[in-house]
Amino acid sequence: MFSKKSLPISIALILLIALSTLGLAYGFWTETLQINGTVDTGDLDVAFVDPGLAVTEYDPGNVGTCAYTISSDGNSIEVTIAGAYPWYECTVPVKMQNVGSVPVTYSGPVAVSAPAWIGLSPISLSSSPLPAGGSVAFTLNIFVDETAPEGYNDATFHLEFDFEQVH
Ligand SMILES: [Ca+2]
Repeated sequence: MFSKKSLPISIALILLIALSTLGLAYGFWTETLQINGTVDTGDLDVAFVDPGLAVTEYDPGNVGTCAYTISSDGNSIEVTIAGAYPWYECTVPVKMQNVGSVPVTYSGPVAVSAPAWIGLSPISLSSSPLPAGGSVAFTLNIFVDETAPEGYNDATFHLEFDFEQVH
């Protein structure tokens, strides 16, 4: 049975259980605080843009032609050289711009391929961060050396540059 000391507590407990079974309860006020958020992401987008400079040639025979076009998405440049011969040289102005919203670092050219008789130089790019809207310009020198074969069609060369977000 209940001891004398615990008797009032036991009665209170029994009353509480009885009240709650009758559907009565002690009410108390509550409030909840919330944090909500939205996140929009930017974009990493770099592109070749018009450098505002003309192609120059070393063309003593005055028979070579050199031109380039930038693709509509700005992701590639197509250089077309015709009528080249040993010592012919074309210099293409290049401008790469960060047209996205995320600062990038760049490196390159990371991949270069060309026949042995086509020289590509000089290209020196620093790897300092390129902020949104920032650009880097250089000239690509395409040189045809004395081992060039005669009557060759569609010799191709290729260069790649890598960009990655600042992190
Ligand atoms: Ca792009």
